[in-house]
Amino acid sequence: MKMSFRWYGTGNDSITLGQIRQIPGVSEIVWALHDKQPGVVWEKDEIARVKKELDEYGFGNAVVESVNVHDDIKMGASSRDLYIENYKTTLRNLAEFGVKVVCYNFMPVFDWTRTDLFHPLPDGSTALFYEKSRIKQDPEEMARYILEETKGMTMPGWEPERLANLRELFAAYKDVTHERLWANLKYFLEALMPTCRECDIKMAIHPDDPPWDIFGLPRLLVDEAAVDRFLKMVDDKYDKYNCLTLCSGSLGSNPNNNVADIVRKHCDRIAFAHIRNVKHFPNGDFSETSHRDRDGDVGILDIIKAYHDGGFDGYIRPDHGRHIWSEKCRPGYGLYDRALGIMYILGAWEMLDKIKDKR
Ligand code: CS2
Ligand code: MN
Repeated sequence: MKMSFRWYGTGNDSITLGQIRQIPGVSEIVWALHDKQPGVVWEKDEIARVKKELDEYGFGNAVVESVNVHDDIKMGASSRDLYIENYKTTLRNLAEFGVKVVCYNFMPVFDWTRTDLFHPLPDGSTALFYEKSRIKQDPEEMARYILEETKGMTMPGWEPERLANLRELFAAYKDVTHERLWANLKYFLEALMPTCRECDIKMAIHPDDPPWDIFGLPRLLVDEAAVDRFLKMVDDKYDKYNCLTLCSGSLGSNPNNNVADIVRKHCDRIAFAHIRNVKHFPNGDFSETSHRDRDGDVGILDIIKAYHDGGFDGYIRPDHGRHIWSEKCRPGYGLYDRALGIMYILGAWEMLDKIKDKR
């Protein structure tokens, strides 16, 4: 397992590489060119600049999160081939600089969705929160709230330029059923796989967050059956490149999903592991919590053990954390709670190593 930390880039993140270097055990930075709109080619000089910065601190740059997929690809518009060609060029450019895993998602219109980005928790910290009854209402109101709260920060999947035309976007997705979206995902992957093989880059899809339809938009990667279907979608000669970013918090928002079971079943197809904890409420609301197993319901220790038992040697990172110690940061992406998460994951992992050595 290779421990990583997501970082939004110089001038775009309140956290510095110097700070991240002081978290024990982190070898990789999960990065992206956050000023790129979906569909645009990532140029070599832009990639080289980030690599150089990471090199200076001794960090690897093997994981990108995310190269976002243009809506025309997701909705299957006629212009999709052009955006797919751009995506392939980006993959080739990334490969030249040693990138091995590209995380992406296939959620229409919105990326992760929450109703409160700074919800107070009993311990005085705040965290992302989802209030189910509020998602039935107006998507424009929710988008306005999120864009207002994150003003001045780039938020992947929440590009103001794209969301300015929300009504048009919703209208364009009107006829995109679940099955059409599956077909569009298959088309995208089949087009990319030869390039992935040529470049030795794994495409690692991130599950939908939350894992159910929202505002009438279809969502695909929502449970174990969907993950099974996804992993069989392209010719098995490409299995090595058609992979998962398994996010325990996204799938784990549905209490019926057992993330550890999915890890046990598909460990060899997980290129990138996101460890996040979530607490469920009986009315369907959920809150993000600290990484400690007992603070939430997703079964963090069981999940870590499943990775360990499976001999997981991919990349792992703590996912969203709480906002603690008065830190001013991007929602879910502060330094302190994610650093605590890393220490928790490493503590469990190293103990499992020790137990295994003794056997
Ligand atoms: C989120 C997402 O759970 C997560 O990791 O912060 O925004 C995630 O980065 C994307 O869905 C991946 O494409
Ligand atoms: Mn995640």
